[in-house]
Amino acid sequence: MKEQLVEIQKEALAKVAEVETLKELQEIQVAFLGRKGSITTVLRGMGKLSAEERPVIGELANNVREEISGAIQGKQTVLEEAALEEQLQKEAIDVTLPSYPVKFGGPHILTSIIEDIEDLFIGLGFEVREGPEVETDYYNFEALNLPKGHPARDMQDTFYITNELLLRTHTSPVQARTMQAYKGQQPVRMICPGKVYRRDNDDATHSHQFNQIEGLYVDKNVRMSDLKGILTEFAKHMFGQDRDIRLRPSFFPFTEPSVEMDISCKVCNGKGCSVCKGTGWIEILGAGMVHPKVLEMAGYDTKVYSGFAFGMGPDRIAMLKYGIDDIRQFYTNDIRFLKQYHKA
Ligand code: FA5
Repeated sequence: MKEQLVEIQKEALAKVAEVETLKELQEIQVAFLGRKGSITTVLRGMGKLSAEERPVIGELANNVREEISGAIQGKQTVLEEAALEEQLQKEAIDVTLPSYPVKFGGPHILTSIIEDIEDLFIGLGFEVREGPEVETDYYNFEALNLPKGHPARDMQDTFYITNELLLRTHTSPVQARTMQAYKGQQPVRMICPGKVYRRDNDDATHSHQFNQIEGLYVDKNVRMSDLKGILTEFAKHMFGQDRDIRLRPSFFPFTEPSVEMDISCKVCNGKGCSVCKGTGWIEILGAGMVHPKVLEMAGYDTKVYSGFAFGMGPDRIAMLKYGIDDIRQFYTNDIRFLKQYHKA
């Protein structure tokens, strides 16, 4: 039995020394030290030994077991370290390799146009304000001299949410909100950019969702010539000295008198094309002197205060500035189109 145990130890240590994988090592552990392993099999014959031999063989068997187990553990550490090393080698990253080019995004063309207009008006002493896109009927219409049932409500086909709530059809409700916030006491000089919604059929120049920028100037002695001066300044800044501008008499219930401003079409240079519907002109804004009723509703004394307001469409302005022939290009998110207008 002694020889058998010595032989088992020799054989086990030789196998452990040769083994190359953790799986094989585990098999060796089972084969020699397991419940049905060689040592256990040999020790089953202990019963036949004399009382003196038994502790000697028992001690030897323990030593053999410890030797084999120690060798297995040592080998396991070596194999595990080798496996980890191999994995690290495989996953190694060469930080000196050139990287893939990073694609940079940029502001949407409409964002750039709106920011440009904001900069101009901030320079002229206007503040930038915001208002809600889900608006009340009161601010969108009533506070602007458009009581319920007024036929001019049809000028802007509206998405109603409830009888009293709607998607704002223009940025003009921010006029009423701002004047109320100023409690009819202080001069106002503000612009308000934002999205507006109308049940318009989409075509080259109409979108059901588009942007507007509202402008409002209320103070003592504000006159129509001030409005004309500011709009001319704006048109020159936006389109350069060589574009023609015209003011046409118009009607808005919240301004009196009212005008619309057209710019000569840049796409066809005034000759007539699909963008300007053959007229050579494109309407970019509506404006006028704030109606006395609107000033009064907001608490202003019309003997002291007067004002002008305008509402422009940055989408149409961008189309004119860059010669873009379809407003839908802004909203279909074709990156090949949009990236042409990313500022460096
Ligand atoms: C208004 O919305 C008035 N609130 C403007 C105003 C403000 C007048 C203050 C007086 C005082 P209008 O419906 O004309 O007006 O729209 C103003 C501008 O929005 C138009 O000149 C045009 O540039 C743009 N616009 C109108 N409808 C669309 C549309 N469906 N798609 C794209 N732009 C549009």
